[in-house]
Amino acid sequence: MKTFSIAKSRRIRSTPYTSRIEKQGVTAYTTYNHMLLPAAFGSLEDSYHHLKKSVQVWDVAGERQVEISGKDSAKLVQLMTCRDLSKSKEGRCYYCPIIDDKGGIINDPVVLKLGEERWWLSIADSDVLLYAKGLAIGKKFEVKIFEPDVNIIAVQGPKSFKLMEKVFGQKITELKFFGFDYYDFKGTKHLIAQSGWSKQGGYEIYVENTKSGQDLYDTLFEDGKEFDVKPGCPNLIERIESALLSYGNDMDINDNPLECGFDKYVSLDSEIDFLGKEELKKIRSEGIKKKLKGIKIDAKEISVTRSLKIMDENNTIIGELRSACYSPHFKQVIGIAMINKPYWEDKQTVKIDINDQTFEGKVCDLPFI
Ligand code: THG
Repeated sequence: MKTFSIAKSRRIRSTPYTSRIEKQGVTAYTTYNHMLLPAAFGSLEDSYHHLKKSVQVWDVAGERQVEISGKDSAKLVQLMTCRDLSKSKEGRCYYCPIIDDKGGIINDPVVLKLGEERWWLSIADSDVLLYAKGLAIGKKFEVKIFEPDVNIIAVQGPKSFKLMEKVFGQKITELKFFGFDYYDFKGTKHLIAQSGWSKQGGYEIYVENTKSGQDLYDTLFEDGKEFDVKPGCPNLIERIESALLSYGNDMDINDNPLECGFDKYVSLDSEIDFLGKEELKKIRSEGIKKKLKGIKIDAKEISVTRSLKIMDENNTIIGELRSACYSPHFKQVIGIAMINKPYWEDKQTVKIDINDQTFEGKVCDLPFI
């Protein structure tokens, strides 16, 4: 395979950890919110096995924060998401679809409630800040919206709990899933949440003090030796097996949260006011016409760089494959697909062309594991 390098510039931003991950052997980048996001450190499959048994440190600075503060901040955040935040608490994270007036998904951030009038939207790869600004201007809201210089380090994997306890002390073991608090590292406070884009457990450190964060990055590797710590990044195989959805890959503005299985984050029967509410109510009463499902294919390799057509036995197009990989767990290709009604039933057989060869497969529920 021919390989290319990425041309760096101010437009595709480096992170405070870029020079470190390059010394550590990053082999592929993607871009995320106009920033470098590592995509591989050698073999994806080796990293997958390592992530499931040890601990990795990830440069996920590309998960940028959109800070919304001021008198109308809660109103604006609620206006953008279909998840009811009226009972939300300071010190908690909330996974929230951001939608437009038609119910189309604009982003799926983790929302952190820093205070009654201060919020961070930890965003996936789309320009949420512009959407928020447009709404605030149009609605004449009293808010301040900007991108603070926050650069997340994720510590993921089953041994992340022991490593973080070693670095931050026993207190951090009391932090609950999707809770956050401030913890001391050599005299600097860091916001840490128990969260992350893997199902192997772990933390995310929202680094505001860059210098301390770089020191912390190095310390995690120094103190992590006994836990076999390695550099890593969001792992395609692990995240597909766990069905952690990737905005822009598995879903985009042409899909709504009901089609993506986000029903529990869609509060249509509450009093709250958000854009797209009436539209989503209509969609709910008429019923969705496509649905995000899992798919298992009798193939040994795949690389998805655009949607692949999915057909039934009669070659009728019944959906599209959006992400896929070879799964060491299932010993076949698994993927995330948008399947048209009525073909989304479990066990529906499907056909798919991969590199001019036809393979058979079956529709299944998400998550795979
Ligand atoms: N962490 C932070 N910011 C992020 C991501 C992250 N921004 C971009 C992207 N990832 C957003 N997407 C997701 C998708 C899933 C989850 C988090 C962010 C996630 N989901 C859990 C699940 O599906 O089981 C929990 C959801 C819940 O209980 O509310 O964690 O990874 N900072």
